[in-house]
Amino acid sequence: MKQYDRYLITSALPYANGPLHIGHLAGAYLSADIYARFRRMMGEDVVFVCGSDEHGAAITLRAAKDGITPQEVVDRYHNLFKETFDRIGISFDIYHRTSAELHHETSQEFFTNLYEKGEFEEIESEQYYDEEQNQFLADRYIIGTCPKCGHEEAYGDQCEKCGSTLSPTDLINPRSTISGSTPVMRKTTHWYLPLNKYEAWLKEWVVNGEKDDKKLHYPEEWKNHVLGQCNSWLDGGLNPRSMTRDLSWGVDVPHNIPGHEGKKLYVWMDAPIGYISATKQWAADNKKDWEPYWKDENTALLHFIGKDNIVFHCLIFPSILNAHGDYILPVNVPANQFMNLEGKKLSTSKNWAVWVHEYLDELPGQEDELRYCMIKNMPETKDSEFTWKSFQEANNSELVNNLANFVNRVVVLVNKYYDGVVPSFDENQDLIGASDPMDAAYHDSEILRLFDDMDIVCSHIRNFEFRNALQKLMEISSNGNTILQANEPWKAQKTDPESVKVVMNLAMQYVATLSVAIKPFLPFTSDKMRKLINLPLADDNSGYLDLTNDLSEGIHPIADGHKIGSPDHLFSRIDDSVIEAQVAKLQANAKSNEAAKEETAEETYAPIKEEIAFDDFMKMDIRTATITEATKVKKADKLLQLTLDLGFETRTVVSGIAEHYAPEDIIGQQVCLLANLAPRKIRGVESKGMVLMAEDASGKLVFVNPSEASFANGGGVR
Ligand code: B3M
Ligand code: ZN
Repeated sequence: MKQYDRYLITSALPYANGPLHIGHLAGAYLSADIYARFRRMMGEDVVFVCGSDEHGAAITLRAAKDGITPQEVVDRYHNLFKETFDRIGISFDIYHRTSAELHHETSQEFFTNLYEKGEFEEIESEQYYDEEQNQFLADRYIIGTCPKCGHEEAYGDQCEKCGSTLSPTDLINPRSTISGSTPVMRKTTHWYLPLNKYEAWLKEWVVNGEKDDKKLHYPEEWKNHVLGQCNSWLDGGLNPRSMTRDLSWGVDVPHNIPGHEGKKLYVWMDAPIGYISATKQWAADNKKDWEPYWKDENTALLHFIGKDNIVFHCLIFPSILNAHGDYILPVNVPANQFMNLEGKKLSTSKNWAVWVHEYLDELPGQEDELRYCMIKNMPETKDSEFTWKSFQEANNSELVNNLANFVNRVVVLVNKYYDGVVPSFDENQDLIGASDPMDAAYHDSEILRLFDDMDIVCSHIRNFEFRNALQKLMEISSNGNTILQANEPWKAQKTDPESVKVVMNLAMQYVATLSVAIKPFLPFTSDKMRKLINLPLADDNSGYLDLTNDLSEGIHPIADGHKIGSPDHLFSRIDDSVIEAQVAKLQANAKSNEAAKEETAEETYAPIKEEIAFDDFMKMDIRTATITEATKVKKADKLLQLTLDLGFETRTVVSGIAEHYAPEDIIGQQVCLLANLAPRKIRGVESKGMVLMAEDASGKLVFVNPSEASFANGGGVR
């Protein structure tokens, strides 16, 4: 496996236009934090950067809405972000901002460099202009009717109802959101990055992981959904993309460039360069050299982002870096998918969110409880879901019943039996009393097992499988519990105190191992555990390395004779009342938000199921058929028994559509049939196959019409 001299880890710069919610956390921040903490604890040289994204229409729109200046908006949210990240334990080495002077300079230098190399194409085009306000309109400032779905409030870049990517000229009846007037077309010139020219090397690099015959991906496999998105952009063909805008807020196009007046850098040109300016500021603050982190091939550059940012980090920013020429490319972009909340998409505008700063105020001291639940449900490869109920369950049955319970039992017993001193045991004596002899050999084999388990944890983290890593850690804790349960020291202490020493020493090794191993995931709990066992905090810069080295050599993570502290609970049960209050608050917020009232129904999406292989899909044999007979199934309100004519045979199928269709109304209906589904007896009737139905917005089942069905994107088909 390739090793690097240093790691430059980035988290997407959040737009400073609204507070952080749990979706942000689950997307780009916790994953990066675990990885950065892990790498540091493996003794690696790590710089973990982030900062506020303070430009773009997201900011000016917010300012207009709140009746304050863009600067006031970004100051407010920048400070809130910085504080919130700190409170929830995201271990950035620097949290910077793109309004900083250093950032303006850095992104202007980049722009000038590409300009002087002749990398840009100057293109004149017509764009919408608001004559009442005397300004060109950014895509987000134009709304109109979506040509795809008819939604009347679609934006110039996207329809939020059907998700289509649009350009302003696609909109029917466009209007300016600032003045409400109908915009006119006016000529303007901008600098374009000719992405079409970069297609060939982008394909080689993104798809094959190679550039100039060098392997550049690490680990070699990028996430499927990341590659999938890149491929679909590349297959569609890339177009030149404008790197400047006619705006009043943002980084000025450098003033030595003719025609710069009134032009700003496109926010997606300047924002990723924010990673570089943040690194520069960190280096200045710490008397370090920033350049190796961005220019030395032995640096692993990793971008942690959400899936909506994939194209910018995998195609556009790399093209900018490559055009500049002095910079390295990311070795991986481990993007996450989205986390939904209580069955709906998280939405800032609809106030359907759990705001992280509010959580921290309302459930004080429970940072790791939230981190745990977010990591456990991290949308690593598919969308996932947060519910308050699952939060409560994860806390009560895993953190309290497993981890806290184990640690507490061990600390209580060691205090009770040995006055808090880790007992030593006789290395040579064969011990009796349990089904497995509790002797030194047993102890040694358990230490080896801990080493193997830690190895698995590390390999999951390296592969960005944080859910699996966390699960493995909880397994270590339940193994510890099992050791206590199987050996029952509380009984054996009277009859076989020597063997109890082996068990309790071993249990202490488990606790000590966990106290270090959980740190990248649950840093606050790690600190509490270390206090509980009276050891220095797990070393942020080598804790994992030291622990795994020790375990591999059979050195115990906690020494015989060490005096631990007195018992204390790591986690407490969360009552129903807490959960009910949070759910009620969520509902109340959404209700008081008028827009939410109208649109929440449409925003209910079940999470996408586990990915299947193309081959799995190809196994399905879907045929068209006609319903020739339909009758109600006795004593079953939902079922109809259908006779289907496939042309070459007639079959019986039982279908759960009786609540939606009367038998007589569907005779002659054409349907799509999954014809090779294994036959099944339903209410005594053998059903051969399944009729495919789709659910409409009101929950009614409708037939998938064979003449219109498109199985390539048959969303909602069941
Ligand atoms: N601010 C978009 C977002 O928050 C954007 C990320 C910039 S990363 C350079 O989704
Ligand atoms: Zn639409």
